[in-house]
Amino acid sequence: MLPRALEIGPGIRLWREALDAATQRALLAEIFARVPLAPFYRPRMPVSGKPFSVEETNFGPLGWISDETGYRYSAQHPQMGRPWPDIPAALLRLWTETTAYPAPPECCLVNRYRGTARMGLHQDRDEEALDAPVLSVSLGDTAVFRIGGTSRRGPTKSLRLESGDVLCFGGPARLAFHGIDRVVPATSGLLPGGGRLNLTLRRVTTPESKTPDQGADRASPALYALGAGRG
Ligand code: MD3
Ligand code: FE
Repeated sequence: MLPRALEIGPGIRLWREALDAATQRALLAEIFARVPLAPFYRPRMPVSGKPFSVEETNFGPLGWISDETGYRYSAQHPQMGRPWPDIPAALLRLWTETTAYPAPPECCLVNRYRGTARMGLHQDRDEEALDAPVLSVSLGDTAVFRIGGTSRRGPTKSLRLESGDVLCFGGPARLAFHGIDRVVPATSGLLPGGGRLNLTLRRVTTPESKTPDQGADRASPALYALGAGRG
């Protein structure tokens, strides 16, 4: 059972400590079991090839990758040349519990922050299904998260994300600029050696609508994104 969501801005819902300590440890074990099949690597910036400070891997049918040639989704690990491991079932359940989206996520991007790793202000817009929300799960040390609006220059808000926190970004927040300014060392004992993991669940492709007739009484994309009627 999830606690009540806090609406921290239009389209942004936060469940503080949504995962208790035992659930966090169980999820971490599911992640560790998959990492040998899909090791963390450092993506590179388009054009310049400069490596990210964050290390990444993915689970699910599609993974987000970046190198000199650009950002894209790929069905294979760039170094292993193999499909990504499956998304842990607990995360698929969390998606169903928190979003009203009518199709499962296709990508679980895993970000690992060690040392001074950070993530600059950016938008997530490589997905075709921009009507679907993005669901984020934080594990390990506390992050200083920054979120603004849909213009890079607009005002931003800062929020601390702690281990077990779950955030959903949909509707008007889906194209908001956001980033991780820093991770606060030794704020959690969850990860051996410290640091932080962030998991984001994403729908990448637009799901096939089952029957043309379904359109009439189906909730609008904006309502899916906001998880209308839930939380
Ligand atoms: C707001 N990750 O992987 S999670 C990313 O903590 C990313 O690793 C950060 O930004 C992290 O792209 C932040 C929170 C988050 C994720 C996706 C969003 C916020 C978002 C997409 C749209 C708007
Ligand atoms: Fe992002």
